[in-house]
Amino acid sequence: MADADPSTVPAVESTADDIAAMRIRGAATIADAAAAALATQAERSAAESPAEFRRQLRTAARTLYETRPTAVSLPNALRYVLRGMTGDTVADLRESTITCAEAFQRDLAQAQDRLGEIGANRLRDGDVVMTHCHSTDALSCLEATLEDGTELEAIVKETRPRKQGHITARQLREWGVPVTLIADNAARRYLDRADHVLVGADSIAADGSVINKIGTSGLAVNARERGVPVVVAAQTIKLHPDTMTGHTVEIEMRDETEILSDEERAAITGTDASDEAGLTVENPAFDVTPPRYVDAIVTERGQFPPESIVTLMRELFGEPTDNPWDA
Ligand code: RUB
Repeated sequence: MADADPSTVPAVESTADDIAAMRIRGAATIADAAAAALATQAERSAAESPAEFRRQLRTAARTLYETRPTAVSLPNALRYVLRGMTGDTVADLRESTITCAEAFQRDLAQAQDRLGEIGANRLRDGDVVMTHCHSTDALSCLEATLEDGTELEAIVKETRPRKQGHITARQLREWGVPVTLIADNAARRYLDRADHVLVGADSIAADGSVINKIGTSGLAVNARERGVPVVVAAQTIKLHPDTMTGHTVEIEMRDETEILSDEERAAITGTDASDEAGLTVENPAFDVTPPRYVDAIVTERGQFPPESIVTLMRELFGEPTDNPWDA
């Protein structure tokens, strides 16, 4: 991350740190926190001219943008708020930015609720749902189903290396859902018991590919082979507009210590040298599931086959986007 700009308020720096360290995580939650951070920057800015106010907001947006590269909800949120920053005086700019950020957060919550109701239509009493990672969009579908009095069971994949499956298991248990927690390696065996695979998304590309937590693509391939439908719950803020012009989604590589502690490394290599050349650890946080393994993408605007998602993307984002924080 670049050196902190003195005009950037501490709340923006701490939100950026929390996103980078995954204390704030999950695509929708990251977008919500980023919008809130920009509102705080607007509220507390000491800028004396409109130009300075705009510069500060762009700098804050860049700080947030540079935290994690894969979830497009982050740049989509930042773009949305910066575009809503209008006016000729500092007071007007401040008010419009805060109003826009709050509207964004409200819409995000509403979109998730609406998406949940749509996703719930796919689920029937007694169904068993297999999950991967922790997705608030996916959980919204389950919550809406349970609110109807429908009973569900869940098979929850642990989701190495960070075990976000535990967060899903905790939430489902709070809702009274019977949970079977499994190691990721056991997923294929337990697909025989599942009626649906339900996952979230960090980004969805124009060709309908789904970028989500590492392990999603293997799960989807196995589910297709077993005849279990794969449903992706993703608000439209997960649609990646740059992919319309052929850009690919950057896959975040995380620290190797998430996979291998220093002690474990020493036990394998027989040396304390942390840079022992013969052992490399790779830790991609996300992978790409091709559209042919996905049965439906459930958004707040309805359910789509992955191949048709580009139509929605064009309607919502128009043609290619810019990065206002680079201006
Ligand atoms: C989280 C993850 C989630 C998506 C969707 O990864 O891959 O499935 O972000 O979540 P990480 P949501 O833990 O690395 O952030 O539906 O809540 O947006």
